[in-house]
Amino acid sequence: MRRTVFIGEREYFPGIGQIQYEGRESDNPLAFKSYDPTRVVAGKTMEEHLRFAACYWHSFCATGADPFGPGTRVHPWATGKTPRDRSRERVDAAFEFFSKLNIPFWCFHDFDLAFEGGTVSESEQNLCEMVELARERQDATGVSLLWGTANLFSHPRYMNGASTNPDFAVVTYAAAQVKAALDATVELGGSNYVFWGGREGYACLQNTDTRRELEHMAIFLERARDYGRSIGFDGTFLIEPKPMEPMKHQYDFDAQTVIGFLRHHGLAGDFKLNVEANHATLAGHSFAHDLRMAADAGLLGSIDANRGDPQNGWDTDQFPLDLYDCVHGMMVVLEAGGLGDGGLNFDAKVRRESTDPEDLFIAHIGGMDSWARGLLVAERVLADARLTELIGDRYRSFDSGAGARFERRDLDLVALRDLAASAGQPEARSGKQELVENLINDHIVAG
Ligand code: XLS
Ligand code: CA
Ligand code: CA
Repeated sequence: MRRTVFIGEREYFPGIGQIQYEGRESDNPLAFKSYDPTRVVAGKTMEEHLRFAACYWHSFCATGADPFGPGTRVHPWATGKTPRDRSRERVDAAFEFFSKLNIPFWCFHDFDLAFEGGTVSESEQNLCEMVELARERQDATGVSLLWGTANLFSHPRYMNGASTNPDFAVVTYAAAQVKAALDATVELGGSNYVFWGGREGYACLQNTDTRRELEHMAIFLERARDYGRSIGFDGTFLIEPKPMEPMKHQYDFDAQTVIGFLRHHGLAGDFKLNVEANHATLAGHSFAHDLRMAADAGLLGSIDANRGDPQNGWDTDQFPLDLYDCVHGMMVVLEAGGLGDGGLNFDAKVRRESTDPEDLFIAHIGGMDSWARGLLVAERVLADARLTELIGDRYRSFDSGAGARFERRDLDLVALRDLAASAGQPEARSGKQELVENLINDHIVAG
């Protein structure tokens, strides 16, 4: 259980105590129904499996503004006179929230935590100051940093990209920010460092030298990796795929694109993937698909747990309350042997219309309960011999004889042709999709 702290006189979420596990019979909206951090499932506690993190930007900076109107939430921690005062209040509010929610990790961008200064040195100084404060709050509450990152997409200087910007001066600015954000991540003991290439892509193919830009991106990542290792960062660098938005096309399109890029540039030893649900669906995949591709490659690093809306095609970053997503996601995670030093970060925002301070708790509680349920169901599904047998049976023809020789690369194309000619038409063999889907449904209602 994290220690709850209010710093100074101010409590930002009055009337809300520490959120407890009350079990499935509870009708308290401010209690966990399924997430019991100490409950052991498949050999580990729920807290160890799920490694939940809250994000700083959506929950403590954003106010619900959209392209059609201003924010709808007035944060009580954004009242200070100067940007420095407001940054400090925000840290206090955030750590009060993290500890009341009993969430073990958090994530930040450089300029959510601190405000950007007029020069590189001023920004570095602002960030150092806020890192010092965050470090104190981490020590006081027991909350740890899952990952840090640099915002290389909001400032107008990045309108044509950061590491892939056609102007070298902008690339150097991006490097300065990544250096400071890596320093901050190391200082805060972060387990991972994320690169999300928000503007690393193009708006117009005809004015872009894509070959050069991709090369620059690889060089930039190499330099960041080398610097990180030189200051003692021994965690994982993560690339977060996204196909578009804000750019028309982003180079880190989806999991398989990023895997190919990392392998091509020899970066797969230091980098893994941070798979976000809503980005996978924007790329035309399911969330579980991108998780599976990353896991199969041995590169599943961490997860941004959220969801999109099936009725529209943009990045709505909703809280992950779709049970199927959580079940399918946890099936991949458990089969992959867990998240290692990664986690489940709620890169999600409450809806613009959700304006009560308690809505932030309710949304996170729902996300944590949904993934806890996903874990419980996934464990039952994977332990069900019918599923393992069914999959084993589908591939049985490769276990021995000519199929096994094919897998060992012992058969050439002519040999394969001769086998087909002598055996005649293969029999139709059912894929049993409905059976598998029914089986998962049975386990969902069985718990
Ligand atoms: C935006 C991304 C971003 C990254 C971190 O779509 O999800 O928030 O996770 O820069
Ligand atoms: Ca994200
Ligand atoms: Ca997103």
